[in-house]
Amino acid sequence: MSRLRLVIAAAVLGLAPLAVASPAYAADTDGVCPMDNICFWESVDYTEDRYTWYDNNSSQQNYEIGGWNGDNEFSSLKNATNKWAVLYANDGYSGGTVCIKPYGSSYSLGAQYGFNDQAESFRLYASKPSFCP
Ligand SMILES: [Ca+2]
Ligand SMILES: [Ca+2]
Repeated sequence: MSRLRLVIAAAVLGLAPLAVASPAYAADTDGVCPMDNICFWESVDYTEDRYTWYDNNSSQQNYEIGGWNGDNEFSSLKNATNKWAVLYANDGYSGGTVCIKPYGSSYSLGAQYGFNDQAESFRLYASKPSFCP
């Protein structure tokens, strides 16, 4: 998790992002997702707690969502990266998937994909994966 940077509301305020060693969350109901980040919200329509990961454009493209207040929590998301984001229902990038295009979003993973509170890991891809619809 050391390659992940959490950006809390600091980015919105123009402050430097915080570097942390593990996923965390911040109460944030403004629906904003900073550029080059992928953001998840606890509830639909980008509301309640926001979980944010920064894409550092390194070779690391796999993100294991933390178990506490992370796994099986996400209900909406915004992908503010230039990569495809694939959500996986299980840890270790396995199980059912949802594909979100570059700069795409989902106001309701449940309504749009039947995937509410399902994501346990995700992976970013530079080009569209062959298994994505
Ligand atoms: Ca939820
Ligand atoms: Ca996980």
